[in-house]
Amino acid sequence: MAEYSFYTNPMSRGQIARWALHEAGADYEQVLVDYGPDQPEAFVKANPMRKFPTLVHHHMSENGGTHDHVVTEAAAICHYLAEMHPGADLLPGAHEKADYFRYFFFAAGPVEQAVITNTMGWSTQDPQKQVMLGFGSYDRLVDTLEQMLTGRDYVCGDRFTMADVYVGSHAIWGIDFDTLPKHDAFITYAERLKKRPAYIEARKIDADLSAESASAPG
Ligand SMILES: N[C@@H](CCC(=O)N[C@@H](CS)C(=O)NCC(=O)O)C(=O)O
Repeated sequence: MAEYSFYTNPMSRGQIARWALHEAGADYEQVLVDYGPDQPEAFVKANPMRKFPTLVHHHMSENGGTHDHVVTEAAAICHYLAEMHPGADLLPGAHEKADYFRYFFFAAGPVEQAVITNTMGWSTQDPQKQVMLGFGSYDRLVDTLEQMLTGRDYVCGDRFTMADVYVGSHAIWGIDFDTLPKHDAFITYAERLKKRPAYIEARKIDADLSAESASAPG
């Protein structure tokens, strides 16, 4: 049995987790899950939210048996894999932790919410309402993200860490799907990350699966 069961759909945020699995060098089996009600029982049991990605870690105990840990949320999956595979050197060092956690959580909360609400066309210019929004306003969020990414190659400076898989996925998607403005800082960062062998490998798997399902009859 592979160490991880990875429930995903190739056209989903599962792409983030697959990239993380490949960066970590993890041994996983994929379980493809469709959008809609017809989903494997084990998936629904593991994640009642029925959201992909969902990762089940078949963790080896000291006595040789295994027990399962379920991890959901793309950001949590990324960091969990970095912790489980320290040899892949994806965790932050002592002086990198502040940037690592700050950017990671900023992307998983404010960036995600701002981009989705903006894409849906939900916004408010009312300052009284903006104080309640974790991202304030889309424009302020974009300016802040741009400032954060200017003058550095990666989240933690000059070294790639797992935070770049998550923050970078937002930059890549933002540029590719026009949900972020085409600022130099976003484009340069996204292009740098797209050259990583683990990204190329993982992306190809999802692109091939998407092409297969698009050409499947029915
Ligand atoms: N907060 C979750 C969101 C995951 C999510 O919304 N995934 C979408 C695809 S991108 C999904 O599973 N949709 C299926 C559904 O809601 O039925 C994460 O960051 O992993």
